[in-house]
Amino acid sequence: MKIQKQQLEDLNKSGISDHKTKFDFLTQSLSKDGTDVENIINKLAEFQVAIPSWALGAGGTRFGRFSYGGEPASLEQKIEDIGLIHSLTQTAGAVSLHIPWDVPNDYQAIKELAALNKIKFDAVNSNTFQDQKDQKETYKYGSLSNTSVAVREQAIAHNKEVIEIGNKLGSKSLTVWLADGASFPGQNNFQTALTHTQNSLIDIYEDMPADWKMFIEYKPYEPYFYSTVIQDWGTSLMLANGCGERAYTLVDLGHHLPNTNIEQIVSILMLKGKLGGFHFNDSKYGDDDITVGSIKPYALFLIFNELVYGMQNNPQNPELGWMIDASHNLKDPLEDLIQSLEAIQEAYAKALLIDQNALRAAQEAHDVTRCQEILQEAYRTDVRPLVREARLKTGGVINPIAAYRKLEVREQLIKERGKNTIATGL
Ligand code: RM4
Ligand code: MN
Ligand code: MN
Repeated sequence: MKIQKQQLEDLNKSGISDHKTKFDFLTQSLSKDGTDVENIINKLAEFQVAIPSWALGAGGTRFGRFSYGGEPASLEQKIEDIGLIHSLTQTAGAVSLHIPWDVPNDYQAIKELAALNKIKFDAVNSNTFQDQKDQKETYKYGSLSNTSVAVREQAIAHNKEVIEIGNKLGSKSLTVWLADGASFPGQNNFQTALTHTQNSLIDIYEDMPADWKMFIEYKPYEPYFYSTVIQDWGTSLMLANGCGERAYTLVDLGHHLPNTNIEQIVSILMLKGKLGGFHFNDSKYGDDDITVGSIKPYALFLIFNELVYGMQNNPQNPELGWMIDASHNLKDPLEDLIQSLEAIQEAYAKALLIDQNALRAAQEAHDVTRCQEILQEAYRTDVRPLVREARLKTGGVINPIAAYRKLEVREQLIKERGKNTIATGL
């Protein structure tokens, strides 16, 4: 299925006058306070978030998986799905591939299809948390950290192959998330596991083309229960520093223990020029991977406040690789992704509204009440007219979810692909 430009224009006709009224009203009141609305709209219009190739079908839990009709059965169909979301939102202009779930058969054809859908290839992800059919060694007891040389070599070789695949597609970064860890005290020697991991990562790092970056993801638990080798941002940063300049920490919102102050982590990593990638999702308890902004929208806003501050004040930090890392058990994956994109844009817009100078002055005057007022003034502003305006400007629709339903996208996909297709992934 492909959405035509004319369809988008028709969809916008009914909502445009209501949008204009709201947008003009908001612009007027914001401009009075000295906000540069145009600048915010441009920033929102530029902001692109990669969609992971594994989030387009139904996800599961260890208890089961309930499939969703019309799931993409191939990489081509996954790219088409992202193209659909992108044409409605103009915010999803990239895909992040997980290898070997999504190895292209025909590179040229995939590249052409992606270009046709205006999709770029973002970070490629390696997978050493599952054993593959024809694989010699098992990752049951770890991969890059394993005590066995043969296992480590196999895992290193896999990462190098992922770099090669990504390079052929035009990716510029590798994301390494390790499941390595232990489920029982005494199972692993912490020091040996970390040393092996560092050496393996250096080997992979040295294999990357000179313009590539490595993102090292951390996670406190799961799939193992007692410990993970890269449990937190400190460990990730230590490993990144051990690899070199082009290795960075990746923050996945769901990879923190309850109540961790993620915004502070973001801030410190950017100060050190070491925040490379970002995975959006939301959670209540663990790595729940649910819709961005569905549980803790204020926390997301505070995180964006630090991201915006860092983007404005930390030239030492590279441009970030943004990605949604979510899994969809109940909702239509495409609708869920659209909701996530909307939440990200909203949090970003609100953070851009914060009067940074006033905040700094209030901090210096130790006016704690004022500090909170400044943050909450921005947070309480309904910024949706700004997000809609940015979408309109770039050729998207005013209301993507309504448009998705009106166009009966899912029904069409089911007609084209059938009810029982299954997407690769988790
Ligand atoms: C992990 C982690 C990685 C993702 C896998 C599928 O929990 O978030 O980023 O590649 O899940
Ligand atoms: Mn992740
Ligand atoms: Mn995760």
